[in-house]
Amino acid sequence: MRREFWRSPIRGPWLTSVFGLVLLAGVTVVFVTGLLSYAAYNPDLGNDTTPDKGLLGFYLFDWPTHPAWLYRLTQGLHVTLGVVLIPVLLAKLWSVIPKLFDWPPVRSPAQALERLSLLLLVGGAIFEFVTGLLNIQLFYVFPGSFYSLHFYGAWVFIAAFAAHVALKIGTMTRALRSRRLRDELRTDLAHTRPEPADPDGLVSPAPAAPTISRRGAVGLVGAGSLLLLVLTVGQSLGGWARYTALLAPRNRNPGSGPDGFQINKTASSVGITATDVGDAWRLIVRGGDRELTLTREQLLQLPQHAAALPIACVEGWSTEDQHWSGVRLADLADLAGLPAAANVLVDSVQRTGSFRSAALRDNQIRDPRSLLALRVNGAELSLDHGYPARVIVPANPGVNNTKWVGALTFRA
Ligand SMILES: Nc1nc2c(c(=O)[nH]1)N[C@H]1C(S)=C(S)[C@@H](COP(=O)(O)O)O[C@H]1N2
Ligand SMILES: [Mo]
Repeated sequence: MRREFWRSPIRGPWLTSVFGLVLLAGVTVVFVTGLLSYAAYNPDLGNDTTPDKGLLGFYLFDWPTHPAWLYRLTQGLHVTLGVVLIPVLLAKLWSVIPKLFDWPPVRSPAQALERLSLLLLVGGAIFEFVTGLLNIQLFYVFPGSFYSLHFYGAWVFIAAFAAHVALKIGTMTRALRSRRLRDELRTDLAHTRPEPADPDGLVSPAPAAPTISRRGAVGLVGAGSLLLLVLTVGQSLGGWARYTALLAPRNRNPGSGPDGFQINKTASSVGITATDVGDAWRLIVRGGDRELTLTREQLLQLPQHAAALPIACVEGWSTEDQHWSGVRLADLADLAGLPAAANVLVDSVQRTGSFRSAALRDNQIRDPRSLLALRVNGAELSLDHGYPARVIVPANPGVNNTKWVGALTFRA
């Protein structure tokens, strides 16, 4: 595994820098949209034990309710771009693999420090991509919460990433200027030559004859990314593209009719029984010193309002706008005697599993499109979409749009 072992004649600073530049732009977007997701998903209300108020949550802000498609966009981008970057990440790692076997492993304290940062960089990248992929593919195999692992991991990774960019940006710019992309894309296999020897030792000291051109390598990686894009993006774009989202585990064809849109967890999968949501179902609304108990008929007699809003899941999939109707959360806050409530804790009748309660902030309560929905697309809510009543709030991550609601506790 010494330097002479790695004989690909296309390995070199230019190729590494091309992949590096794509990752520099792409990873930055994935990181920023990830931070946004954390702000959106984390209502800072203590309904969540992750480090919302800790050091790493320093930037948190009130996630807005405008535009209603905001989370569809940011989270669709986060997940889709993350998937699309996988071939680029693998190619980048391949292009620098001789460095992993540098010999002797440590030559100076400075170099030891750099290698340690590379361990965090490569380890962090692999950790973030693997945990993200496992989560969107619904393999919940995490020791603890995916959410805090992925969040802490992101900060470790991004710190090493920033250090790496700072150290390498000069080398990268020089390498990119050393060959013109146009010329490389015109160079076929027969004319492919190794790059001149570089101080970092990426270029093989004993290059073999080429079996692929640089153009071929870049094209292969690009085609891989494009394929992943086509097989993924439909879960967030919707329309006809939904049928090409073969890598998306949520039903590509959610059926037709008023309830024909994606379901996250079905009622039976989380143990909701017929009695839970039958005639005996009541909504409890608590305020400062009040507690009301409402039947579904009573809710239907309150002023009904409509809103066209999507469901956008943290896992990246989303629905087109659905036409919801029900009671405004703001009206329920009034009923509870807390028209200026700072937040509301929403509990479902679900007894076990995650996501059975959520907290919403004041801006979310007061948006006139925020509903306790009773109907969707002109029909009763289906059991799987949260009958008898569910929360729907514009731009809210799906996970906070609680289904099978049993109680609303408004707090000053
Ligand atoms: N009670 C309860 N509400 C819930 C969930 C849940 O598991 N239990 N899942 C949430 C998640 S993660 C999403 S994405 C949305 C999905 O809503 P849908 O199944 O109607 O599309 O419901 C949310 N509401
Ligand atoms: Mo979700």
